[in-house]
Amino acid sequence: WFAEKAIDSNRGLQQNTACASTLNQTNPWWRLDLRHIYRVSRVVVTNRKDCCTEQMNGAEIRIGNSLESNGNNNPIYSCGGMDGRYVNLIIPEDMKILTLCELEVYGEGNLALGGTAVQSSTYSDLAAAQNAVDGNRESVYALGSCSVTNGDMNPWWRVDLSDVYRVTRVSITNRGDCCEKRIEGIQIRIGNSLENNGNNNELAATVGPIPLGNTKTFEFKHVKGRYVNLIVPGRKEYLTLCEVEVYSGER
Ligand SMILES: [Ca+2]
Ligand SMILES: [Ca+2]
Repeated sequence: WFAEKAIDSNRGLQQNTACASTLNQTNPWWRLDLRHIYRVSRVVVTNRKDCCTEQMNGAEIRIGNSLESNGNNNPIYSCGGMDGRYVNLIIPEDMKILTLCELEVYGEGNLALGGTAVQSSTYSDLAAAQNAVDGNRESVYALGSCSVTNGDMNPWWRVDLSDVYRVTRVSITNRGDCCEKRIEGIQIRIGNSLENNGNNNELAATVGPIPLGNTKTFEFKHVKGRYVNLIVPGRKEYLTLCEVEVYSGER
């Protein structure tokens, strides 16, 4: 009845070897760490078959990025897509047993994750281009999860997706501890050319204001390409990105 039994790819033909279960307690919960943030579009829960099926009644699926209250304070899942790293199942009642034979999560992965990132120049050891695709939206510069260029004219950043995708959505996380306006006016360009470092590829969207530490998603009619560039045209700027996520496919 270990927690891992709910993700062992066995929906529970043998109940005693393929299901997870808690003790009888208040607000029993189970949590899955996806390790990265995904757009979750579907969750399949397999209940116990041999008995006690009513135990699952009232269970809530919660998805998000917080571990506050063991992740049980994340928003309740709504069909149609939610971003998050943690998937919780909780029965918010007294004296309940949570038994879960299998939980499957389907959705879109972030194409930029694991891609190779480069930029026009690098401000410091804490500011590597790769920090913007490390799967971490941490927005405090000193914690080493943001990319920063020098104050270049027309600074740029690029990620190689390693394959051609129909990109429909890019999410950008702004720095949280200062410098809110550096992000404004960034162009998102996507394509297959490395001419001018990829900065001549098709313009997909232009980034407006993003509040400190926030993540904003830019959606557009699909643009095909292997390279995603972010460039600040026409001014000297320290191009600063705490996370860039790239998604494909219509929602
Ligand atoms: Ca199982
Ligand atoms: Ca990051």
